[in-house]
Amino acid sequence: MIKYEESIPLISELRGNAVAVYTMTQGGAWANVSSRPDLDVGISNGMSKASSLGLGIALGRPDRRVIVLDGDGSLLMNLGSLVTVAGQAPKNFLHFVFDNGMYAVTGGQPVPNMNRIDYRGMALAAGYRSAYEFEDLEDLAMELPRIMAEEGPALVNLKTAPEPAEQGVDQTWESNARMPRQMRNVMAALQSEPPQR
Ligand SMILES: Cc1ncc(C[n+]2csc(CCOP(=O)(O)OP(=O)(O)O)c2C)c(N)n1
Repeated sequence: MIKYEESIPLISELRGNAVAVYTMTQGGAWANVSSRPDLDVGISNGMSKASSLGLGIALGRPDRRVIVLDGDGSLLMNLGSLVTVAGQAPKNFLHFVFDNGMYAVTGGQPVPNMNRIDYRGMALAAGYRSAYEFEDLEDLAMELPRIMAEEGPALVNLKTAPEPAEQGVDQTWESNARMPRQMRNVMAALQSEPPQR
């Protein structure tokens, strides 16, 4: 099992100028280490839509890599997005799934068919260009530089040690306002760095 505090810094170190769309438990860990918060969008109140938002950004800016930091419960709610992504085949799209087997932010309820779901296999069957699964940090650290440089769409499933939350979900007017603000920041950052022609 891989810990959030181990995998997130590895991904962050290699992100370069990629846009990052994150959701759920990994979002907190990402926000702590992110080197480009102006290129980050967190989704807390639109469960499951990280892959769909990431796809939209990837299609809008094909020159820019987009990494999605998805939850397993979230992806299960929007499994069709695997097929939509594969159909659009964005070369700049990299989809991480933090497979902790549970809905951690709501207290740790198991996802359906917990620990027996093959996200890697589902991504390949949907038509992703490549897909991987890691259970061991050293294997991840070895392969990640190559994976993060390769053409997408690619999915990386991370078997992650669960950290069920003790607090309730952050769903307030303030948390609702955060994502639109971040989207405007990302749009401004991308407009100030236009594609090289
Ligand atoms: C339609 C809908 N059902 C339920 C919820 C409540 N909910 C918010 S977050 C969450 C769990 C997210 O699980 P996962 O994506 O696996 O991330 P983790 O919490 O494990 O990091 C749930 C069930 C919701 N927001 N929307």
